[in-house]
Amino acid sequence: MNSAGAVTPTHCPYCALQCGMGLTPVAGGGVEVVERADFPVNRGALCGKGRTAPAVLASGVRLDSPLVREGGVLVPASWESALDRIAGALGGIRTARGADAVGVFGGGGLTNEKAYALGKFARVVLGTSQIDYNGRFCMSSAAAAGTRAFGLDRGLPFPLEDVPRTGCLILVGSNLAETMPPALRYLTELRANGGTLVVIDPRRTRTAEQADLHLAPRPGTDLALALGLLHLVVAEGRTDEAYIRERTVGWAQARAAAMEYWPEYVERITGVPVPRLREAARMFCAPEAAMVLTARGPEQQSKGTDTVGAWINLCLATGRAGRPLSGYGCLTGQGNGQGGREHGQKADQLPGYRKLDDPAARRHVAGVWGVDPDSLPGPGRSAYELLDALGTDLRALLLMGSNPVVSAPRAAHVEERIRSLEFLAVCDVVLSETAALADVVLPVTQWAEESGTTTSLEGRVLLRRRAVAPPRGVRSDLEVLHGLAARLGVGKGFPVDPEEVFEELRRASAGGAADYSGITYRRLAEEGGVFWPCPASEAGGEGGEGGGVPHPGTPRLFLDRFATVDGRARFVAVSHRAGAEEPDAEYPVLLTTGRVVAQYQSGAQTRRVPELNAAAPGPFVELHPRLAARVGVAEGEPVAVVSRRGRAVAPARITSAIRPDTVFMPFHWPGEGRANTLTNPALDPTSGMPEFKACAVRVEGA
Ligand SMILES: Nc1nc2c(c(=O)[nH]1)N[C@H]1C(S)=C(S)[C@@H](COP(=O)(O)OP(=O)(O)OC[C@H]3O[C@@H](n4cnc5c(=O)[nH]c(N)nc54)[C@H](O)[C@@H]3O)O[C@H]1N2
Ligand SMILES: Nc1nc2c(c(=O)[nH]1)N[C@H]1C(S)=C(S)[C@@H](COP(=O)(O)OP(=O)(O)OC[C@H]3O[C@@H](n4cnc5c(=O)[nH]c(N)nc54)[C@H](O)[C@@H]3O)O[C@H]1N2
Ligand code: SF4
Ligand SMILES: [Mo]
Repeated sequence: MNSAGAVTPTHCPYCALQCGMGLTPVAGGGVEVVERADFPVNRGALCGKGRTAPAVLASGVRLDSPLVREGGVLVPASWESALDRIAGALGGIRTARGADAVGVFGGGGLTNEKAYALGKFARVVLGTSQIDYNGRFCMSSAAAAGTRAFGLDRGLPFPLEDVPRTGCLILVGSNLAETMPPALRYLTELRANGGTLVVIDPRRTRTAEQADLHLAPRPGTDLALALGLLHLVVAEGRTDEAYIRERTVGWAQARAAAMEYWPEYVERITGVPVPRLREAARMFCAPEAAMVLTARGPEQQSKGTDTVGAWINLCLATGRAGRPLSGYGCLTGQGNGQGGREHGQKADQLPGYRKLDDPAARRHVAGVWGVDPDSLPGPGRSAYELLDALGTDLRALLLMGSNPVVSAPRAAHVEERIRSLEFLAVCDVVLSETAALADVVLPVTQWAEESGTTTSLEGRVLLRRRAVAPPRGVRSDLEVLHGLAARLGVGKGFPVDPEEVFEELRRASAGGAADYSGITYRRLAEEGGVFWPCPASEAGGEGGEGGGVPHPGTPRLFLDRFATVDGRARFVAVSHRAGAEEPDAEYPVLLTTGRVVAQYQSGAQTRRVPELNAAAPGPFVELHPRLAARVGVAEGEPVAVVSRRGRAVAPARITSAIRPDTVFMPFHWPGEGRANTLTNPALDPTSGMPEFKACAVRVEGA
């Protein structure tokens, strides 16, 4: 910790850009955010959320005592009694109904140490297979497609600093200008350097306004769009045959599948005019190097994995992957969205991005944990399936780092499932809508009050440092797991010091795809960040003290070979399919959902910050003037959006920046304007991703 006036260098608590920031103590307690120009990704720039993050540290806003439900209401309790109650309930239900009656739900905002400890807690202490996390709702489709094609999923296989130096960037369903504002500079610099920007979004967003070319497809049709571009690339002879021969397999089948997507056919599916398709294909092929980056637009679909696969096919066919300044990448979303998917809180996974059903992986990790490999449970359910099972065979849930009452698809149903649980325990920093339903709520420390590592969307492992002491009455998530493990009979293996957990994570990840074994807190502090994979030197240790030369980390992947057995990337033959719910006479409009700049996710944190609420006070329904006229609604008037799952009401925001056949709602608010009351939990068969980005609705006056 710092003496008064000193600046603690750290990173933002919110999104995956993990902007560098400094924290200084202020008189009377607390901290304030100062710019920190030395971190290259944001060079001091922060969005409003990052700047105001200390507001959530204030007492009155955050929780400062455990709460337990007595006679139907949550009342303050001691830590000992709260932990006893959780351990008693989880242990009791496990004894009565078996380990799989107890579930665990984590979050991509948790540090690597927390995500690791939570996964270990589920498998070793509870012995349950029933663990998953909110990252399933985030980048799971891109992760599945990346693994399928490249043998490895790291969101960006290159640093963001490469973006301005490529020749053309196709940005698919990312509203970077609102979701990662400091990264907008990479797009401005790209264009200043003579590169071109194509943005694909059903809305003309602030990001799309930066583009040389904006394509506005119907929501849920990106797969056809990508196939159409691949068709044009083939038809115009722009494929890279030598690259295809040397670095890929499966082209013949993928090519044959794409050849069915004639431009006119693609126009009919997507609504994007043929000349615009041609322009996009030419822009992409003209320069030496080009990139495709996707975000939640094309990914949060019941065909998200195949959709991303189709964009990867386009990159492979043109020789734009695993080459300098070229490639496919996914813009991961949450603060630790990348690390959170690597260290074992996912249903099918062990630390180091290992597979839970791989015998060698089980042996290695069980060895580090000091348990019998056969004692580790198998893979469990994906996030929505897990939430949907609450109150049936799953009787109790421990939740850390998510607010599904607001953020899960078909949220009214999920809320009802949560209410039907025998027992719910929630660890949070605030009384979120989900925490308010719990039997026990534990108040935990926040980013400025604890140390830990995150892995940014670039795959850069970063150290967040403690800058201020937490209030009395608050404990860290690691202390919670330590206390529960001890009460459930596991007295060792759950240290409360984050660095100690990281040391174990290093060993558990060694030899895995996401190998952190060469990374230490000391290196992170000195170097400001290290890209994985970063194996330990042969002498062991990070290198330095073990004798060998430390591994420098891996900013750029795949330049020599892909991470597949034979080193070649895999084309996957994919075809377009309709959304799980297409518009019909009763529900003639498509609803898509997403974000606004001033609120974060379920809003649990940012809705408690006055400055952010002033900028984005509540939900709205964005619709085209033609649709507004048909419905008979004027700007600012309440409008009802009705789907097969329910009805939501919010003020109309009328703009010609959206397609007339589509309405948009941000999902940051609970209550009558909750967008997720409407959304469809149709899941991608490979990734388990729900269809947040397209469902059929009816729009009417409220
Ligand atoms: N302000 C703010 N920033 C955030 C977050 C936040 O909640 N608030 N969350 C963080 C997290 S976890 C994430 S995952 C990222 C998400 O970052 P983004 O992916 O940029 O965010 P979204 O707004 O969900 O979706 C992006 C765009 O997809 C478009 N879209 C909708 N349907 C379709 C479609 O069918 N096809 C295409 N091509 N586009 C479509 C929407 O119109 C929207 O403009 O943001 C991170 N940053
Ligand atoms: N309709 C629609 N729904 C969506 C999306 C969409 O685009 N459209 N996007 C989806 C996406 S991409 C995502 S990532 C999810 C996110 O949605 P959620 O999973 O609900 O994410 P958050 O709102 O960030 O919730 C995090 C919770 O954990 C708490 N918290 C923060 N840090 C910590 C910590 O260190 N420890 C503990 N114990 N708690 C902490 C916060 O206060 C908050 O209550 O929403 C998904 N839902
Ligand atoms: S862009 Fe993301 S990481 Fe940067 S300040 Fe804003 S929320 Fe924080
Ligand atoms: Mo996300």
